[in-house]
Amino acid sequence: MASIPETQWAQVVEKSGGPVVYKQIPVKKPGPDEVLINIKYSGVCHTDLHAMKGDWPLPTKLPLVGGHEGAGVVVAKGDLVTEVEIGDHAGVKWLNGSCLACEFCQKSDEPLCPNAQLSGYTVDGSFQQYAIAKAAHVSKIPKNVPLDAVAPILCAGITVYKGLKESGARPGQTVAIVGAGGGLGSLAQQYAKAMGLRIIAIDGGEEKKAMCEQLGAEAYVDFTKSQDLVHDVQAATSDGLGPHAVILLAVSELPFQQAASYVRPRGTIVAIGLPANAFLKAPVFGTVVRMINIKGSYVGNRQDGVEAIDFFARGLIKAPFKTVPLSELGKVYELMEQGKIAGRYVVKMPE
Ligand code: 8ID
Ligand code: ZN
Ligand code: ZN
Repeated sequence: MASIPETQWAQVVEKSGGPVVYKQIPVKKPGPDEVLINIKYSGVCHTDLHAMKGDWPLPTKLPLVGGHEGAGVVVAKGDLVTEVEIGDHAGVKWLNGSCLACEFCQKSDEPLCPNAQLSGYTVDGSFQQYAIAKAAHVSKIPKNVPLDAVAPILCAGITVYKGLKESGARPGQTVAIVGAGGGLGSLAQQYAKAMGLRIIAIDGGEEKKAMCEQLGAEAYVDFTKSQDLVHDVQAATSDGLGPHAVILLAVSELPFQQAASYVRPRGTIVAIGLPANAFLKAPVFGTVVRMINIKGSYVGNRQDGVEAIDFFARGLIKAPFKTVPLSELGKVYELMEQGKIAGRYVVKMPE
């Protein structure tokens, strides 16, 4: 096995607002309950862009190495680590660690842990060659699974799989996926299809339309062209009553205020996207008399991760991704800001 170097390449946010700076930084040593993972590929999530821009009411560490969809090989571990071996393939998720002892951790709601550590936000993440995570929280990746394609599963895949479960939608029912052409959206369509759900994809532009139809959507509503989005989404269901569930993944506020108007009576709206300074809105009358359920969903617990990776390992989840070197992360952020990415970008670490 190659020896672990003293320094490594990383993309570093030095001040809130960015940009990212491609530079050499020290390689850290894992603590007693931690592992060091030699990252091979990392997906680029819109959350990484929110973190750099300082979009949310929760400060990041600074300087910050972003990234939380990191797939690689375990190269070192602390003395207390028994669940992972050196040489195993493993993934760094958004949830880098949690206390494992609070009420939420005890009830397998680790993302709600008041002392959760977040990769690429409160601790350094996967846009570096060697990343650290708590052994209890890293995702094991089977060795026959390609590390580039599986990387986006570590946040986007887990999150949309959990969100679909939280929606309560049953096989044969219809789910509207808002932001279907993005990273989470492309994977949401594949998980929804594998779970026996019917899909209405909502996003903008012809490239995303073609991708959504290929991923399994029965209908595509273009929010940039539709004159009456509420009508068009409802009309895409066979009885015109609207989708049983809505999965909100867009990075803009308006869809969070439209969903209550087109969801089916008794339907569930799951908010997952996190546009800056945005509010959910729904008419009280319609929400009451149509018995609408509105909820949030935040990544997933460790078992959700195991299940999401298992769907992928069984060949059920195939979403498009493009690979660029880590040095080009800034260009990926530019395309993401402009809404020009159909699917996901994955950065490849230098050898
Ligand atoms: O645990 C969580 N809740 C969680 C986990 C991971 C990511 C939440 N997120 C959040 C991210 O922080 C981000 O706010 O989910 C959001 C989506 O992340 P992403 O999929 O990585 O972003 P993207 O690839 O840029 O896709 C966003 C899509 O939304 C479309 C865009 O065209 C793009 O394809 N979109 C927008 I902006 N406005 C829309 C609209 N009005 C829209 N689609 C439909 N209608
Ligand atoms: Zn993410
Ligand atoms: Zn806890």
